[in-house]
Amino acid sequence: MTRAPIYLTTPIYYVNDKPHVGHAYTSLATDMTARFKRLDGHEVHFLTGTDEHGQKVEKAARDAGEDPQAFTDRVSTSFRELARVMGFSNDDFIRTTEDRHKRACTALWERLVAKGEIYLGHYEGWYAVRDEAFYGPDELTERDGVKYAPSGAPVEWVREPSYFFRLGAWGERLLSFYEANPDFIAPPSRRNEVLSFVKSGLQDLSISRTSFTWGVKVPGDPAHVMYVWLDALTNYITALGYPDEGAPLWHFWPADVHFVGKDILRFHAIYWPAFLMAADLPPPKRVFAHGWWTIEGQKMSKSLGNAIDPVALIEEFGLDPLRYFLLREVPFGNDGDFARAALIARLNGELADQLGNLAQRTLTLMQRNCDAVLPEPGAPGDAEAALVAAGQGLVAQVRSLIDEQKFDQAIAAIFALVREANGYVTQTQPWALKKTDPARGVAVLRHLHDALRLAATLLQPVMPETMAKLLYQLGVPAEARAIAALAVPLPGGLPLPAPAPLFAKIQAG
Ligand code: ME8
Repeated sequence: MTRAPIYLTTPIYYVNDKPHVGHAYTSLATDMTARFKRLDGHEVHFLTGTDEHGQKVEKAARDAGEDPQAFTDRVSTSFRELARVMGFSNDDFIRTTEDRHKRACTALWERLVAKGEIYLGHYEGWYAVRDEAFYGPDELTERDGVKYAPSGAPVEWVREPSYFFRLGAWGERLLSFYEANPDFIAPPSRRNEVLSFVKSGLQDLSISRTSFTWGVKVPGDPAHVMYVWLDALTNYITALGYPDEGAPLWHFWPADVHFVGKDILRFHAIYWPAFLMAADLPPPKRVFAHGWWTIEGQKMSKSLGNAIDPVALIEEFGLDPLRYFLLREVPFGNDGDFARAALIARLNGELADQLGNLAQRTLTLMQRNCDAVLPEPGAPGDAEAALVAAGQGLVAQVRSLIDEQKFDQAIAAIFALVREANGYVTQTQPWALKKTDPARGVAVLRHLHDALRLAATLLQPVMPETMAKLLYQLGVPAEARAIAALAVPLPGGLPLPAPAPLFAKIQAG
């Protein structure tokens, strides 16, 4: 049975510089969800890509002494490469300089014009190139004669002819939409932020620029290029075939979750649903704005130059420990600090000592005491009560935590089972049973094997490579690694390959 289609997206990243851990993080959360949903029987479409137009990218190309198209071709590749090295399972990678995207933007613009939602006027106000955003005078602070947006980006006074979207008329409809869809903005703390911004009154939005040319041309008025955010947000429907609403992927719309950082929530939670509703398209079901990572207590940013390279981290710690750490360390939605010591502590303490050891001890004993063959399943008794209780309902619990984007708690719930299994080993001492009660010894190992299979199956979305190794060592055939397969105990008699360590400990330093 295939369950409902699920559409998950990451932001499309600006190609003004190399990717860093912050970008990897949002895509990782999306990847983990996509993998879980596939494993749980859903048809999934997972989109990521690059945002290649606008003044900021044009400036970066100029600074690099390159033509914008050549520059974006080059930098976009590094984001594609990031997806590869991070093991992301995206189904598509969109670039806003592609023809399919220009077509979608043009069609959406024309639809908004036909609906009377766009008019030509004059823009005069404060613009931050770094954020590609307009700000009201009351949002700014001033230092040494320079005005800054709340994000810290300097703003400049801009005056030029511009097309406007009638955002000002959408306040009430947006508020009723938020009210009717209480889960649209997550986590809940972010919802209030959006609500109060909308309640304070929305201005019409300038959606074209004439002072530079690196963008999608406005249909019928090529002196204007579209505002980069209108262009960028449209990527989510371009990828499904818009404007062809009969396209093979169109049934994925509306998106289930747009994963974004808190810095770009306003665009996704206010502008985007307004554009869509104005074009008579359904808004996305949910926008999740996660928190901000610092590095060893320091702000991470491309412009500050201390950005951290995910490739170097993977080389040092391994991909799966990095994936595990990022998803486990910080409740999704909160800010977090990336500290090497914390990563090493989790790798050594949780991955190597708890999970790695449990697998190694169990599987080594099974080689010796079960002749490397999986014993028949047995009914749990009193001694297994706590172990069984830790596994019971775990699938449903993990599923619902992932649906709420509580990734750290989902992982913690799986590790509670691992901890219980380690306690069970200490309590039953299966290595000693070979002499005193071999049948019981075999039964204990089988219970441990069941617990490991459950944990490994559920951890696949977090650590795909290592859990593939573990499931192989557990003798679980490829077709029995989905979540639905957990309902059926593995038949006895499966051969168990020789185990090998899953995680290498790292010396702190
Ligand atoms: O905003 N911690 O692109 P962008 C956590 N092109 N996440 C971080 C981070 C950090 N320190 N730094 C970056 C754009 N991110 C637009 C998006 S979408 C239609 C257009 C992540 O390259 C986080 O997801 O500036 C943030 O929202 C995103 O990178 C910003 O990427």
